[in-house]
Amino acid sequence: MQTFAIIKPDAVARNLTGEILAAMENSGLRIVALKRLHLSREQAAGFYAVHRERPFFDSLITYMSSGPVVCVVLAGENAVPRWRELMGATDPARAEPGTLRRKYGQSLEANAVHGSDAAETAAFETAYFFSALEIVD
Ligand code: FUP
Repeated sequence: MQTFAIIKPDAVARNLTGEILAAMENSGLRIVALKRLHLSREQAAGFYAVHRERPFFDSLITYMSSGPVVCVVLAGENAVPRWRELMGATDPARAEPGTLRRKYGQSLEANAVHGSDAAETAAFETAYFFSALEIVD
C-alpha cells in the first residue's frame, strides 16, 4: 500500500524536513518518491479542492502557498493508517504525545504534516504531484 504525505511550510521553514523524513523511515515506511516545491495558490487550491466550501479554505490556501513544502510518497503494509497514526490528530493540541503534529505542529492550520485519509485519496493526491516515472518502489 502507498500513501501521500506533505511536510508543510511551517515545518520546512523550521528545518524539520530531515527529522520528519527520519521519523517516516524509522517507522518502517519506505520513501518511494520525494519532491520539494513551492505551491502557487492555484496549485494549493486544487490539492485541497474537497475543502473549498469550508470557512478555513482561503486561509489554508494562503498558508500552504506561503513557502516550500516537501511531498513524499510512502510505501508499506497499511501505509495509510500507519502514517495517520504517526502524524496524530489534525489539531496539534489534541494529538497524542509522541506524534509529529504534537511535537512539531503550531496550530490547527500550521500542523506540520499532511497525510492521505484513505487509499483512494492517496491515489488522487499522489497523481496530483508525481508522474508514474517519479515513483520508484
Ligand atoms: P487532516 O486529514 O487531519 O489533514 O484534516 P482535514 O482534512 O480535516 O483538514 C485539512 C487541513 O485543513 C488540516 F490539515 C488543517 C486545516 N484545517 C484548518 O485550518 N481549520 C479547520 O478548522 C480544520 C482544518
